[in-house]
Amino acid sequence: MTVLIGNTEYFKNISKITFEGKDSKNPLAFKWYDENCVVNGKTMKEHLRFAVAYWHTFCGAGDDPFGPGTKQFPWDAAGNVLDAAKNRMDAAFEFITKLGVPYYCFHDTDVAGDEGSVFDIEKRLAVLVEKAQQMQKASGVKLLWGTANVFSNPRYMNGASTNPDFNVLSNAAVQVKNAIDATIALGGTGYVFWGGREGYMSLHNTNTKKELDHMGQFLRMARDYGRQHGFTGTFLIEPKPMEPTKHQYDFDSQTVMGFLEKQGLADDFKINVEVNHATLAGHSFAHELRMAADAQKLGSIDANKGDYQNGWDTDEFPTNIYEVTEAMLEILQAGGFSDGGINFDAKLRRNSTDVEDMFIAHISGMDTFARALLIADDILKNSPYLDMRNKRYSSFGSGKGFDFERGKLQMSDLYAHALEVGEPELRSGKQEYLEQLISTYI
Ligand code: XUL
Ligand code: CO
Repeated sequence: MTVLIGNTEYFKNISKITFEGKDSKNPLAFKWYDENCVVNGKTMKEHLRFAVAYWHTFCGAGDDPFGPGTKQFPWDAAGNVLDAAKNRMDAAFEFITKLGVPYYCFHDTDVAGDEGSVFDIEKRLAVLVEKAQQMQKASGVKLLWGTANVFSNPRYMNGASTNPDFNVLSNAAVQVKNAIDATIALGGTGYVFWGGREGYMSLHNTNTKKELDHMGQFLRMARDYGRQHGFTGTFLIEPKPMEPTKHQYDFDSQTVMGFLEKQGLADDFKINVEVNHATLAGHSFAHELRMAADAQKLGSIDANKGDYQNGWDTDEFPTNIYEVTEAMLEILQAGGFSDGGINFDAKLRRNSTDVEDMFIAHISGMDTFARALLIADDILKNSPYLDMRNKRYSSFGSGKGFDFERGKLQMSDLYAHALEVGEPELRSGKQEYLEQLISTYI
């Protein structure tokens, strides 16, 4: 990947990040992520398909409910929205190519700004998409997925496709249509719907049935539009149980899969599983991955981590090798990603204000996943991990258990079988053994 620098070099003191190996102590080098390293027939680059999230990395200046942003991005200094957006894109491609990440993800408003009407955004987006096309071509960086931000602007305070006001829903449609067009023009293989305000705060003022049906109708229209206009990739829903809305309709993987089936969307949609959303739903990330994978609906992931002591979406960079290994075990068992990947939906802390912090955070996250990939591959190939799970179910491999799975038995057959075998033996689930096994391979 050639390092792409626009009119201004924004990250002057940082050159292309290289792989130095696990003994390196250089914070600006990869210890584990060697993009050409082959693991089980695929390079790390092909396995992990990393993406930089445009919103956190190039737009998020660190504001929180108690104070404004702390990071003064030089690309934001330009006097008008369009020039700032162009500069931001120069900075983005310089950062992404120096880091050596193959993909990026964006909302329409990350690249074009959220100022003005949806038609103002449309005009700017057209200019920025043309610039992105040129920059992608020159750098080799690709778009993993695109999306529309139909949750930040005040017009969406009551939702987008679930808004009780049809006029607002139509405005959201303009943004979604344009973001799908942009994704197609930039060769994105995914289009994500995250329903930040698709939910409700109070039942007293909400017709939940109508809202869910509207969401289904809207998504079918968006899908049909995409398919008619050449989008051959995957549509994705990103579940999250709450925040900003108190009750979000896309609560978790299983809720979303039920919705997709009911609304006739299951053939075109998969799930984009985010770590911190899984934990907000009271699940582990691995659980959410497994539920999606069992239904062949694991499309892509948003990588980050939550804070163990508080309950909201802190979007920290992933560093926990044990938990990421558990995730990689699920991803590898599911056969890995096809057109999805690992998008760092993660942000620096508000007081991480050095430019190098942006690089260090991503390098650290990438190394965590690369190391977890190696460990998970080792566990699956060289340990009794899978065998032990399979053996737990061996009573269904033959005889009456086999017939049961195929629907060939009646309740009376189960009764007769129980009579024949008597009180069953207690069989250990070996949980601690398996937890220890993971530690041993780490
Ligand atoms: C918010 C979140 C979003 C989606 C894209 O919690 O994860 O950034 O990933 O809209
Ligand atoms: Co996300």
